[in-house]
Amino acid sequence: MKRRQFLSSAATGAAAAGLAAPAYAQGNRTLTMVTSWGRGLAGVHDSAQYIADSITAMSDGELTVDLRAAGELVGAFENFDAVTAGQADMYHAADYYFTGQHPAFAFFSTVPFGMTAQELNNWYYHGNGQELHQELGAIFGIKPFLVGNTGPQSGGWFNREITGVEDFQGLRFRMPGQGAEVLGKLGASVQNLPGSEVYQALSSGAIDGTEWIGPWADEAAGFHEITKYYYTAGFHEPGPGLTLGVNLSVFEELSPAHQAIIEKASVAANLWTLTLFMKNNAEALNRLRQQGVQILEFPDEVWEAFGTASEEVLQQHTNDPLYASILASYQESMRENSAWIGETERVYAQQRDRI
Ligand code: PYR
Repeated sequence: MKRRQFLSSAATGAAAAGLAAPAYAQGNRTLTMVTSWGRGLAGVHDSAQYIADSITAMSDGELTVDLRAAGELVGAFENFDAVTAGQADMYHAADYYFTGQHPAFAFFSTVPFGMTAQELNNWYYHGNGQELHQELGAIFGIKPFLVGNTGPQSGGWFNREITGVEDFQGLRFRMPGQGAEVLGKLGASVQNLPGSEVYQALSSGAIDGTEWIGPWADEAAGFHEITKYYYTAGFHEPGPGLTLGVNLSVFEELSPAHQAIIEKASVAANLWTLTLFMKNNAEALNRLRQQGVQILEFPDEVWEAFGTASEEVLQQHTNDPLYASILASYQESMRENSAWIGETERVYAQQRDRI
């Protein structure tokens, strides 16, 4: 019997016996992953490499991930559309790059004065954060998973000291997400640039300042070679998540075991990435200090202006029902978690510092 005839009679036999043929593809498969990161970007590229290697190792090579860094197949911010269109199988990015597609994507990376990494994880895995992320992703044909977190991000690099809110007037600054809209309300001219393009923009004077991630990633990017005013605490990214967004049809074709590998490897990558940043930040901050970087804090008056503008920006999209329902769930979870953390960890940290 020819192979084609055999397959067709086997299918007829299975149907006659009431057995459904497996809906998922068999055999080895290469998944193309497009990232928002240049290969030299500390932490974020490492996170993409970690999840790629984990999927390959856990599937015993049945799934191979072909990692294409920003610019190798598509641009840093074009990967969402590439996955939606089926040009690539998955992206590794921060979802606030895609608020143009839907404003609610911001919640799955970060919003100003939003969740810390711990709070985001609590909501995602044990509130309904993950379900909401997947409901939102499904609109665009994407199955998203939280795959990393940078931990709290720094306020950024400035070409002079910030002494009051008026210093933001006309400031040309690089920042993504809702944080950019907040600085815009304070009079800054803000643009988002891919991480690999920021050093050039800062050194050429095209921008006056930038935020990127935190001491370790920022040191690797070399911003201290250009400017020495560094604000370590920022309002805009208290614990941004990174996302692995898989093309939904591709995901549904995978076997349940392969789907589980992607899901569980993402949980592992989330923890691994967060601890990588947190471990390296302290040492990097010391090195920056030794190189003459001034470590500064925004004045209270500036923090208050950030707070007022952030609330306005957060409410700006509440006419969209999905945005409004995700915001409500996010805020409720954050309130509960903050209350608990306030009663335990915060008190403990204060007492440990005091004694
Ligand atoms: C940024 O684009 O600013 C990140 O933190 C990844």
